Amino acid sequence: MAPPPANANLYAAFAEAFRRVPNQTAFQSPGVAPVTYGALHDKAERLAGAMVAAGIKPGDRVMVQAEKSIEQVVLYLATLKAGAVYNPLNTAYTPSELAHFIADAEPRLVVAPAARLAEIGTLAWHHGATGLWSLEADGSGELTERARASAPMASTCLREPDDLASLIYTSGTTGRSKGAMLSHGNLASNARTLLDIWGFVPGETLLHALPIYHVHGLFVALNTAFLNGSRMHWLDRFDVARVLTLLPDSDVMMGVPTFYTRLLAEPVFAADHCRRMRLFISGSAPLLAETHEAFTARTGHRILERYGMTETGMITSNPLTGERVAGSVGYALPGVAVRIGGHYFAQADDGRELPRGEVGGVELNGPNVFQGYWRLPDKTRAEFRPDGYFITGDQGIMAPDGRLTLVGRAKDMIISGGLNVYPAEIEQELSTIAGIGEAAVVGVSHPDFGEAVIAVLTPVGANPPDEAAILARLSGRLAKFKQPKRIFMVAELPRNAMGKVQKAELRKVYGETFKGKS
Ligand code: MCA
Repeated sequence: MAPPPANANLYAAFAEAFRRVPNQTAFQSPGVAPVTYGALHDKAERLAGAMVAAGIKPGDRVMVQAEKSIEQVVLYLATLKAGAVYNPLNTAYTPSELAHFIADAEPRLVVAPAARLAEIGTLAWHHGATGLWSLEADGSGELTERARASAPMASTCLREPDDLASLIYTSGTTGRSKGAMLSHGNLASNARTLLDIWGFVPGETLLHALPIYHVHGLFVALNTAFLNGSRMHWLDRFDVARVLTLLPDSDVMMGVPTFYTRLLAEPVFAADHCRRMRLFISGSAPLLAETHEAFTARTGHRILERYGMTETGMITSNPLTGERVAGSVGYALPGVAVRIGGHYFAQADDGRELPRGEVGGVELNGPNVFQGYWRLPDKTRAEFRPDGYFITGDQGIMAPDGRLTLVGRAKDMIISGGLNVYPAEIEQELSTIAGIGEAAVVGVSHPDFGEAVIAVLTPVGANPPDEAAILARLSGRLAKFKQPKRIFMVAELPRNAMGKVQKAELRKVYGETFKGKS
């Protein structure tokens, strides 16, 4: 008899790991009973059973916008198991931003707190949703009730490596977010590679304080923890006081640079907190060399900086053993080919690889590279070279030994506290406000968020709105992290001879806006 086909469903790999450590605590959270891997597996089987009973089919999108909870993780696992496509959304998105995601993803099931469902339910029905299940911050709601009442789904839906596992929205240069399609093969290959190169060993404890609506907290942290059977200290957000309490009982922490600057801002934070720690990892935004060095001086640990993108998962990493260089993102992951491509952002782009030591666009190929942008074939084609390399939009320089250093971004983008913000989207919103003529949005350095969004505007008419009125107007339309932290009015914007707004000039003029503040 022929052997059964191997199941590329990522949940099949998780289930294998869970079966090895059924009594190991998976999640430990303040004020909540610990959840073992055996219990987690049971919860995922029941919720998958409830989803299938409700008519969720392989390939259907399951959209969720909810506060971080263990039940939301169960939803992630159950969605994979049922062969559906997990589509998490930043909790900061407003209903007006959600309207785009709902129309674009056409989710079959939408999960959110009841209050949010009341706002977006009609639109979701209109776009084909057949289920709206509530999930509150404390884990209660229809989702949990249905799972509790359901029979477990014992089998795991058979999936091919290229079948979609997740749809993650990423902001776009033109203002509209695009859905990055990630397959079971993409996620599994990246997680297995990270498990190996970062040296995870069974019995370790991960301090998990990242949000789980994005690649970092969801795939980089959770997928590796699941394959390893790690125990997790589970925090709903980065609460520095709690982190200080839990660090002495942890082995690994993954964070955005803001985590590290916030720790360093605590005078009591010292090497003793890190006595058990094996590894601190940083990503999602550039880690300043001064933060890197200050952290080493305080704790004796060298933070391991790595580099990734929504579309590709992790791309490069500093080595576990070997030198972790401040300001460099390290070497291509095993199985991932990284090259510095032609100056595609300049007119002289001929698509050829540049010699090492020259600055150019970072491109890569490998099993981690996504399947394209959801329903945007032209956009997808434009981001790939004919030979299959993905064009990241970042500029970098590769040393002769393959070590990569990022030197800039080809795209007009801001990274605030590890979240990408595209000025075009905010400029578009600002331009719809009466009394505003032109708007230019730039990122300037910020001691807590790394970069902060600011807007420079020209007023028109007799009664232009003031800063408070503009922010009030934006608040219903743009997620908080995208809203300018400061707004400046000027008679006119600086322009070059071609009439293009000189954003570099604005960054210079307003560059010290947040100096010394936190
Ligand atoms: C919160 N605020 C922000 C941000 N977060 N403003 C700008 N940028 C932000 N990132 C707003 C809040 O709404 C609040 O406004 C004020 O700023 C202060 O909030 P605070 O309480 O300090 O925020 P927090 O809850 O402590 O969150 C800050 C944070 C968080 C810890 C930096 O944003 C975070 O966890 N970021 C990580 C994001 C992430 O996981 N990125 C990975 C993407 P007000 O006071 O007026 O209400 S994946 C990725 O990038 C790739 C693939 C990769 O390589 O990892």
